[in-house]
Amino acid sequence: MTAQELATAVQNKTNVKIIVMNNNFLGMVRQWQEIFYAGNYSHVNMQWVPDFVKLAEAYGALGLRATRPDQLEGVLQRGLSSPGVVVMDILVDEEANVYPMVPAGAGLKEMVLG
Ligand SMILES: Cc1ncc(C[n+]2csc(CCOP(=O)(O)OP(=O)(O)O)c2C)c(N)n1
Ligand SMILES: [Mg+2]
Repeated sequence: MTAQELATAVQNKTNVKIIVMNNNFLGMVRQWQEIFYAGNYSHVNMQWVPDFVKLAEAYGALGLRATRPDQLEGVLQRGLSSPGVVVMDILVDEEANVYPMVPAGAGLKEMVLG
């Protein structure tokens, strides 16, 4: 949700490696809407997301992308072994959920595990 740190990372010649788990959704918000609001999706579908490879290049970083599972290993190998700042855009399932999560206003004992 922010990107300007890429400039700081490049300017300071860091070796930061960034992996974008690109689900084309505001995934955390979508998951809340799925589980607690009966799947009423509102303003979470991001069919148009920035091109993260071009975004990386705009900041002077290396950008790589895996659109299929068989490309993942190659992208990770190249990305992690390249010097400097690297952004890896990894396309993942749109509706994969992340657990555990705690409902709003609930205690940790009411944590949803999956
Ligand atoms: C600047 C800013 N605006 C809004 C939020 C509220 N927020 C938290 S997670 C989230 C969705 C993030 O979506 P994405 O970056 O695609 O990550 P995902 O949940 O899909 O892994 C939002 C809008 C935030 N944390 N920061
Ligand atoms: Mg997302």
